[in-house]
Amino acid sequence: MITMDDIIREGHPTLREVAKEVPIPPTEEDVKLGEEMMEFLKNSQDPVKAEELHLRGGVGLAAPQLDISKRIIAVHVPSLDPEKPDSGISTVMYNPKILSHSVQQACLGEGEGCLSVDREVPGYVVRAARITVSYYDAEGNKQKIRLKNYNAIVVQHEIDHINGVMFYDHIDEKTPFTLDDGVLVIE
Ligand code: FHF
Ligand code: ZN
Repeated sequence: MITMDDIIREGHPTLREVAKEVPIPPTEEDVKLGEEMMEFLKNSQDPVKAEELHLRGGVGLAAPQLDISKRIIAVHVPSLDPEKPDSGISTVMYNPKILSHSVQQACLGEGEGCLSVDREVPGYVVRAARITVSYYDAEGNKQKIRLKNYNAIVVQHEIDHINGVMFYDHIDEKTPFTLDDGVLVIE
């Protein structure tokens, strides 16, 4: 089982590497890793398990955060709005790739945090509002999905990790809370 002790923190060189593509179909080992990553996210969002295991709540995890430099990410965003049960996303992606993105940009009103960063870094992290992503699933099937708003932000945060990019790389040091016109703020 993955716990916080398995997650490397900023300063560790693996977080700055460009991770390697994985073979498709994924090996048994990579399938198991993806399942464990998803289990961590689910545990971290379960109030009882999170407290027992001292887990920080997470909606995404990338293999490099476990010191495994492979292009594997897991995202688990439950649909918060009961009116829109399809609004969340729960997937493990092998070799994900952003095929295209909107011109419109978006950011989380609260800024971002990271399981690999044990400090608050204030500021808007401006990303694409919508993305089209291709990836392979655990069976080796090629998938293509369109994501918007919160789901798109989370997947971009994770794809950044497999490219050695941290969320605060996107924050303007001098003016962290200045936004261009037209940037969608997700509350
Ligand atoms: C998180 N946690 O998941 C953050 C961190 C925007 O690479 O967002 O570092 F647990 C992955 C509901 C809403 C339930 C929010 C992407 C952030 C990715 C993990 N928590 C939440 C929740 C959360 C990071 N990460 C603050 C830990
Ligand atoms: Zn992160």
